[in-house]
Amino acid sequence: MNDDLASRRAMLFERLDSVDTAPLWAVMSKLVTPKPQPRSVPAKWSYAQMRDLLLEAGVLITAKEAERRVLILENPGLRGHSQITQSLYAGLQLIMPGEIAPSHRHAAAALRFVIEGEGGYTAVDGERISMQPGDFILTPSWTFHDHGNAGDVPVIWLDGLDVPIVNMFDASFAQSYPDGDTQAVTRPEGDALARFGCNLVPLEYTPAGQSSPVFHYPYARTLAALNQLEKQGNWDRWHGIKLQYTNPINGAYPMPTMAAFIQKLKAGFDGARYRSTDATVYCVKDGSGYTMIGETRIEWRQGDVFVTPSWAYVAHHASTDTVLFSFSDRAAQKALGLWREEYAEEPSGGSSSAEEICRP
Ligand code: GTQ
Repeated sequence: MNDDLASRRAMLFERLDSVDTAPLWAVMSKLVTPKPQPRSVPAKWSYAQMRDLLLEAGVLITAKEAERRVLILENPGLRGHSQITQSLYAGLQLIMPGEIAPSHRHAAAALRFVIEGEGGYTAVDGERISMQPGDFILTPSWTFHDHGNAGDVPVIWLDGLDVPIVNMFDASFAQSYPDGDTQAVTRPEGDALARFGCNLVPLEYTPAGQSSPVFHYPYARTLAALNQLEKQGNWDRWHGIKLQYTNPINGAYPMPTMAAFIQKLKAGFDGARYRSTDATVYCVKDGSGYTMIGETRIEWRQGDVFVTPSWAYVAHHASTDTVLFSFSDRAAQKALGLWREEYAEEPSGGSSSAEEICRP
């Protein structure tokens, strides 16, 4: 390029800049990338370490003063943004015996996966349910919710929220419950599960919103399903035995933005590589093993949380019988027509016999 052209271009750039304009050709390859370029990286939060830190927070601030006593899990590639992935927030929440986390509601939707403790409860939209380890619980957008602990041990769970999506749209609203710390309980425990979670619905029921009317998915039921399928033994080479939580009304994901999954991996499971555009947050319900995320090896055990970035190859390896919970923004991506996945053919540890391992 001759000097004259270069200087005329530079002058144009300055004039563009002065009127809040920029030339596409200077940024095109960064802007419209041939494949995902996530800022998030593979990472793990060890439960042993997080639990100590949470319990220390437990003596320094009450749940009530904090409103929510949560340690935010920040992706090392996204520090300072309260994000575990580009689109999702995750945190570990602690409620000590006798404590209450006051009722509020927000545009952001939340999901919870209980890690430890008996006696915790959460109230959503007038129904209070007790939380057991392994339970999956929804707090759909704009539903009042408060938490408490009526037992005598700390209760800890993983929170997943779509806050970064809500804020990307500048659509955040939040408010406290207008009438005290805890919302009025208007329905008995188990009401939603009886009405909507037993392959039945109320007569001539018309869905009211976009989220599942079942907001409590007890682990006992989830585990029974996994164990029944395990008897049949058709382990998927990539995912073991993997199921997705559903809105029983329409088979959709439980909430419009987030999908959640549960999977069982038998001891010795040596999974093949898989990738998808939904960066995924995992929580180890039981078991131990490691996951290869691209070239990064992440060792995990019970309670650990780890994250896989968008479009990185993921392969799970279980040392002992394992159950993994996970969630992602797959619901939002699919609703927008963006979601992609890819199965790599061979298991990373060599080929396995077709009898043992096949796609269901
Ligand atoms: O339990 O309502 O981790 O509002 C972050 C924001 C939990 C909750 C979080 C919240 C909550």
